[in-house]
Amino acid sequence: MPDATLNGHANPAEQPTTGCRDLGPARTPTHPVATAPVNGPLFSVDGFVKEFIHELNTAQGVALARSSVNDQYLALARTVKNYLMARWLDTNRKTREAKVKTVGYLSAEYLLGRQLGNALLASDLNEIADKGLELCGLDLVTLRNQEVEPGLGNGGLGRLAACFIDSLATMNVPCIGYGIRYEYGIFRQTFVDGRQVEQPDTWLALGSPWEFPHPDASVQVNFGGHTEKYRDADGKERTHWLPDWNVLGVPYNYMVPGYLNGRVNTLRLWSAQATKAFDLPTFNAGDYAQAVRAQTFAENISKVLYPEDSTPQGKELRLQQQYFFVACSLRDFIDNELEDDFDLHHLDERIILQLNDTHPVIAVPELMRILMDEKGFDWDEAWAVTTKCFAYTCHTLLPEALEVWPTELLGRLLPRHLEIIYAINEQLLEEVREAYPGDELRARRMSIIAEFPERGVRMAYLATYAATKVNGVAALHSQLLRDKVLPDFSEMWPDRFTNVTNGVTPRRFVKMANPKLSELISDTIGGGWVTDLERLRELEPFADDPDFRAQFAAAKDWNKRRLAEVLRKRDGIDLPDGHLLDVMVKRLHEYKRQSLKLLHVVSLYEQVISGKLPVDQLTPRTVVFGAKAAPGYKMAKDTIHLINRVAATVSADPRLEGRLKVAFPANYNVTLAEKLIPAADLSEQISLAGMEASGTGNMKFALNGALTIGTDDGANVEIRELVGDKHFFLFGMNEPQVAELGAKGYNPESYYEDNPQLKAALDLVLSGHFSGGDQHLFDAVVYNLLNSDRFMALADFQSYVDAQARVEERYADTDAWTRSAVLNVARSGFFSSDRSMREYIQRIWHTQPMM
Ligand code: 26W
Repeated sequence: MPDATLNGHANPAEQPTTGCRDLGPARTPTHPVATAPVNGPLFSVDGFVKEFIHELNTAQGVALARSSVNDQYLALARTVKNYLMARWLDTNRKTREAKVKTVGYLSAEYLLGRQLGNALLASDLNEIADKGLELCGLDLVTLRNQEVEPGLGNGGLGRLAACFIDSLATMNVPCIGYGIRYEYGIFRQTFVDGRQVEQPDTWLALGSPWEFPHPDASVQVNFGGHTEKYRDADGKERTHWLPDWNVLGVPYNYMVPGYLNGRVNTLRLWSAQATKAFDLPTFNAGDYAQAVRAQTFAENISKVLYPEDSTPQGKELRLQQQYFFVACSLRDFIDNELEDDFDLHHLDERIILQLNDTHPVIAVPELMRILMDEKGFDWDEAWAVTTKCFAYTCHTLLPEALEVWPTELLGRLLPRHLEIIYAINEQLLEEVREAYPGDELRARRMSIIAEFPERGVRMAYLATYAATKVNGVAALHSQLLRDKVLPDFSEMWPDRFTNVTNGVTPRRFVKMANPKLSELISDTIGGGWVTDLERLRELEPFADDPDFRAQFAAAKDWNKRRLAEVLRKRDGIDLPDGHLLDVMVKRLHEYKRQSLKLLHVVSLYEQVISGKLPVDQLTPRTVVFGAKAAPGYKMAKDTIHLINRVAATVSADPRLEGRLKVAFPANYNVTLAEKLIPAADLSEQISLAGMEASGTGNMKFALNGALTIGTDDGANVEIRELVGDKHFFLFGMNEPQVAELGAKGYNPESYYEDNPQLKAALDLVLSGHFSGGDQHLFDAVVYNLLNSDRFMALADFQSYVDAQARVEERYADTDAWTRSAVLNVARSGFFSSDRSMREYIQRIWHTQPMM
């Protein structure tokens, strides 16, 4: 384990003298960072130490001996940033000069995870930093742990965006990620008596060394007001938007370093600020207090990430956020990234705007507005350009997750955009009627404007109609998207639809998160796998090599010990040795079926305490849950409460001692994932078939040598195909069976009545055993399962239990288990986000890597 003390120099005053004396705050800042050659003298331990001390002295204003860990972390972050600076400037210059097509990734969320480790990896500075800090009596791991991760996303969609921009930088593809700089990211989850309590995520509080604000490049964004028609000089009717309020978007740039390739792309996140319009004289003469309140109003726009994952609340502020970042981004690209005289008729030659779900779809009417109202294009010209510039990715199948904005709200906030949407819809309906004469029902089905329950704009339809390509995120999902969510559109424009199965970045989720396994892989097949993940295939023969397997198993053990230490310090949780580590980490949602996993745990426990199962027949197992619930999602919060109560009861029961433990560390995030996933033996991917669009956690587990127990859902389907049935524990109904059961009428209670094991487990919950005798505390969860069970957990229970028995059987045979684990790694190279990016580039974006 890395030493958490200061490498034996507990007192910085006792630091060794080599190379790291404070240079004093008076030193002239002459460091030649922006011009440092890639392999120049700064790539030495001495150079690094000088730079680090310089940052500590000048930027933090402290001497090493007086510095806090936070000072040291900030100085280290800046030092690494300085190393990347020359490459960043260079990348920008070259990209500009080459006038190549750029990917504009529009995403309301980026779940980045900590930056320092990734920056060190990308710039190959780990060893130098480690040695340099040691000379200063400091420990790299301690400083890395000081970083608060920017949690600017909810879950899969936000993390996917972060993986994609990492891959594009690594593949030398020009990309600007556009999004929102939320002042508060996803809430910090705490548990109080087992219940989730949300705390604000103050990720900026201790300083944010990774960002570069550019208030000078701020952009104005308008809202509200009304529109007026007028005739231009040529007598053509045109429209004016006369907004009645506005805010400023201040860009904050972040580096997106490619892995060891010298490229550094940009992530540009927007922060809202009050404009002059809110100044006292013009806006609120004399009323200072009101003027300050108005400022707060403007700044609210980027204040907080909506913690809803999949159920849009239709909140006005959320629409403001969406338009805010999209308007800033289009304006920024057109005004600042293109040449002054660029002819926007050819905009598609310079950018492809990827819509990450429907959240940025308001960009479609915004581009139409810019082209027509500001640049004088007529409708057809503007539409021709717009439809070449957008592509749309859908990330869900849940009907309730598809955003529909009430026209009342949209019209009040963005009157011009609503007009344009109506006109787009008219054009769509005309096309539909022409293609299917007389089929008025179809026209009504396909309308972008919904009439019920209230008049609203279906953002997914708008996106589909405007986009060059529409894609789902796994093979099954894309199929269901075509067949069930957008059947009329896919019938009319079959070529528009495509699939790109998601992927994850091997840099963060294998190389960085799993150093021991990475070392073993590189020692065995060389280091090329990090940027060419299919090369993991070369590991296949080693699955039969006992020596390799032993080393593989040793890496897993090391990861488990590391996790144990993290959980002990972070949560006061003791992980027992030698257990099967069974992990379910993801957002809490009924469709993901944490309740099914919980029923399995309760059932194991129930069988032991009722004497039906001798405890020594249990495979020693620790079940780890990690999940945040949307703050307003009652059922999800109740489920968290129940999991915590079961965890407390089971873990405290001496009858289960050493055999079954349930742990639920609070505040699952990217940082914890990086420790949990490499340690896991079993990956739980148990959504109801047809509900999980893809899943990306499933890929991370497989790549780190966990075996999956899973349904035929999302990317599980492809994981199973690749790793092979023998090395994947499949259970449950498939999607057609789910549809069939739903059609014939699903009665959950019959499963309860007919299955004594299931009944006993549910009865134990109902008895109050986990709630101090309170027989009603978990009524909502239990009766929901018994009476409605929308996601058919009870129907899949027996199949799940049977699959778990197969898990135990395999686990008992250590060699067989490890062999399966090795094969999971060897056969999962497909799930690199580099491969996903290649597919987007070839089939959707038609962009080129540089050089
Ligand atoms: C509040 C509105 C809303 C609606 C949908 C917020 C967030 C969403 C997202 C679509 C939820 C999401 O993160 N979807 C996940 O996207 C991942 C990346 O493609 C997939 O792997 C997951 O299966 C999918 O649930």
